[in-house]
Amino acid sequence: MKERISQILNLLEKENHFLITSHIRPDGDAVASQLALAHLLKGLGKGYRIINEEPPPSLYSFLPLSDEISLLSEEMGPFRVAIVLDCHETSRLANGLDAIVRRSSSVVIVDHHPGESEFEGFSLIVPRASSTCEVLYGLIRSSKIGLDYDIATCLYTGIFTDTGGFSYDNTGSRTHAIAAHLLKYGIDVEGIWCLLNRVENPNFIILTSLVLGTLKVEGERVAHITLTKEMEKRCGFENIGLEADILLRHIRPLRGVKVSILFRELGDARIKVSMRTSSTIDMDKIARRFGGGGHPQAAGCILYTSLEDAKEKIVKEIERWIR
Ligand SMILES: [Mn+2]
Repeated sequence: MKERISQILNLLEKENHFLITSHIRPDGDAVASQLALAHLLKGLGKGYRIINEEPPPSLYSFLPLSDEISLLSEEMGPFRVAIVLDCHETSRLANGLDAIVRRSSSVVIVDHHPGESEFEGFSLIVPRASSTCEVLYGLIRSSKIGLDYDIATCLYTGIFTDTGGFSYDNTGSRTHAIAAHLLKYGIDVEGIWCLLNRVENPNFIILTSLVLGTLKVEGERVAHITLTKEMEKRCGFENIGLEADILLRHIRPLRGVKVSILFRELGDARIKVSMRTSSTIDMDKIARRFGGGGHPQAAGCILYTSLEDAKEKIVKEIERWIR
């Protein structure tokens, strides 16, 4: 791993213009890791573009340099080096982005999702790490720029969001040790917590109540909730950028429940399924059966079907693994 880190740092030193990108529907770790890396490249005096398929959830706009994220457009690239964060699968990149990454001379992958990289290049994949930000911490610390307030704020945010505020099973002693070190840079822990948990619109609370009203517990072990387009519309939202964890955290503590799921209508007969567990059932494996993926404790997939059919298929599959 040390050797891989120095190979990547050498490449960053040598080259001058970089693409930074991440997976579709960027989450806190994806956004924060891209911005932490942007700070590093800025510090090294390098040119870079951060390009995403869609704007990051507004929740993360407090992160320094977040205004530098631009959206994919026709005339972009090619780049000398493409750096892909929190993702190593071509299918998790937006179509156009996948092509731009492939056209670049070198590719760097930094990720914590299990599995081999589908891109040729330098990959730093650490599945035991809680988050890409945790992996990036080691890389940035070894660089000549090192950590500072802005980088520490980004890294802490990515680690915080991917560990559910240090509450998921992926939180290791190293995760806490890193967080402890990041605090030495004077980051505003309380401020970050408040910003990440802030509710901008009272209608979101009403929407949450509608979603929680759909709670169903199947066989005492599987609990699920549903977010329909109609609920969104009724609460005045068009397409809310939302992390499933915000809703799932309400049902996760249910006694006896091993798997909690959010079924969400995305429109065009697409159902997004977000699954969480605190048991040893491998959510990544289950999600992969439906063309998705993630981590053992948290994974997701998209089914092209009706809500009812999605629920039946997913619950049936999970029940097979529970037994
Ligand atoms: Mn992540």
